[in-house]
Amino acid sequence: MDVISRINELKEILNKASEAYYVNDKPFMEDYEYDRLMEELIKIENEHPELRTPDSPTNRIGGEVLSKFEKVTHSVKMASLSDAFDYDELKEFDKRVKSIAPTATYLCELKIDGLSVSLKYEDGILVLGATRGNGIIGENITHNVKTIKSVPLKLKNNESLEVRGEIFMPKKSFIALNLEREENEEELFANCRNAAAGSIRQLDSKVAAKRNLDVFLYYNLDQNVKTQEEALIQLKEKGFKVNPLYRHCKDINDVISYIEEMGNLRPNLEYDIDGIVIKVNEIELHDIIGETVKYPKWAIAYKYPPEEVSTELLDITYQVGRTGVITPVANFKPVFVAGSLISKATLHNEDYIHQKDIHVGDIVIIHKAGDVIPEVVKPILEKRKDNFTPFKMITNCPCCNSVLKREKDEADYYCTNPNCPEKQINGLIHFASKPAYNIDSLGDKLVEQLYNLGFIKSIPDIFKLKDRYNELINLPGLGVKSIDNLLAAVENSKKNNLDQLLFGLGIRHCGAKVSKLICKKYRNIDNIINATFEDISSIPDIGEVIAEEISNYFKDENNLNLINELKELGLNMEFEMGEIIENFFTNKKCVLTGTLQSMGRTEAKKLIEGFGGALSESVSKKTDILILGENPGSKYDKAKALGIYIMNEAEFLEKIK
Ligand code: 0OX
Repeated sequence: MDVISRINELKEILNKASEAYYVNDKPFMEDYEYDRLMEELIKIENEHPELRTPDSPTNRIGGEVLSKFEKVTHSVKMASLSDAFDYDELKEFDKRVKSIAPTATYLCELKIDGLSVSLKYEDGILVLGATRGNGIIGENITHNVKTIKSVPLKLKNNESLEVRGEIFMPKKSFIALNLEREENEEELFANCRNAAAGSIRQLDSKVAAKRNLDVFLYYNLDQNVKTQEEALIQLKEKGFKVNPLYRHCKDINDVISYIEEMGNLRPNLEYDIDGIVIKVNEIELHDIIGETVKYPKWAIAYKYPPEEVSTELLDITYQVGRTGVITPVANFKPVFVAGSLISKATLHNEDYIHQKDIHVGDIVIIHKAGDVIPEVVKPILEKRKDNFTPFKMITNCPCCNSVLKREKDEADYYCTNPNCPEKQINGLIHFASKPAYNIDSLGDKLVEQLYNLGFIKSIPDIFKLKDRYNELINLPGLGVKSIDNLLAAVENSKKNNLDQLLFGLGIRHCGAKVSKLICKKYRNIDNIINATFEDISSIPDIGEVIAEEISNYFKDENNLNLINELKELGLNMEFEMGEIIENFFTNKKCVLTGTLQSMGRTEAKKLIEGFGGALSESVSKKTDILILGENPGSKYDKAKALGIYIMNEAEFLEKIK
């Protein structure tokens, strides 16, 4: 057999095997055989590079490294969907549809929590894979799309067409990826969608190839069918992977039953879904029903409320915070909730545990507050066994064994031993952290390491590290370069503004905002030290509890010695006001969701504050502006629901100019 015929034969067998395995779940070839044939094809293509074609299955292995993503204009706008958060909103959607098209029925699909993609085929060959982008212009991600095994590189009957769907990362792959990243001390992905988006936007397709991405298609722009159901069947026939759990529902009550059924299935699915997409099944009705500027009126996305799952509470452990506060932590059997595997949740304090009547051994319901923070909702009392012991708060510090103290009118217990190691380490971690003294090269792990080795036991020790240079460079795992960077960052930080130092000291109740208010009023450390309780509590927004903590802190001899030592070490003790430049953000309450490409959160916060605005964590009725980064979270949905002004990154950059 000549080379060309063998290449064609190999391509055909491998592409068929891939479709059988990844699209139809019906493998007909052993993995070993597949690998052997793939190897043969790679070998022939390396010997005859002129015979390598874009539809070759060897493309799935990755290798092409792009310098940047090329922008592509979509042939037809990639629409997004309007959301419904409850059944009433769905019934209103149904009413609107039926008022125009009384005969409409619905085709429901799972709403895969991934990222939308458009795939273009010319004469049967995959020529373009593009992200949704802003719906009009997306990014060319062909090199990475080709690594997704369920994406056909070549269609059976050499057609030209464009299809759309959702790229996602299966839950198992997401967990494995995060475990690997944890071992390598890399930042973890928050959920499956972020992991999929992060993987598809890799310049090196070898990285994407390893990420085990997958895709479900739901739309063919060039379809010649009467219903959405037929469209899905036809997509499947053409070799595309279609989610099999769709259902044709004759009316809105059927739709609601489907939503309930899929909601129960949701925790057991191998991929993450965040809702159900409801589409008018009869395609000829789509044009009649029409669309708004933003969304088609013939489709809607029902969003599930935050997911709740049950698991076994294995143990309650305790953390010692930087202020000495003791926080009980629920340790449960790992469960997958709202896109990530979790095994711990804070239980806040003793009263919280008693109010919820939580016993170790209970089967507890877990959810993620705001779809982000893991929380124990309640125990399932019917599943409680007699031998589960009621909760009893510890009396001694889990780290240093000192007797714990609970202040009158406070819910928390504190370790009051100033030398408690866990408290000291957390205090130092807080001091060096971004929102506080922001010492760039001094991360949590390094603080802990240097503490345990005796290099830094207190804040002044950080600024004395340079005296121990020769010892530091000989520490295992820390080269000369990283020590040089660390010492430079420490020196540089001494110029920091006074509010960063005040916040970094870790005074109870004295957060970043309070620190700024105090510094604005007193301008330097001596004025703060001399300020009376009455004077501090007269500052608007500072209550008596905070004022008492601050004035008491500066009455303590040890703390005054600490400040003096820091002064002698050359730390800035003055507050620079910084001119507030009035602009769009002045007096506005902003919230950021997702990731900005141009800057980190801390930088965005500084900029907004520089204009006299504020950047807070969560969306509420008081929020003025939501800044929309890439891969936004549930804050986006909440802001939309509350009708808050939403600006994308381009507009944000424009407004801060
Ligand atoms: C999904 C999904 C998203 C697109 C614009 C009108 C219909 N995330 O699984 N979108 C659509 O279709 C929309 N279907 C889906 N299944």
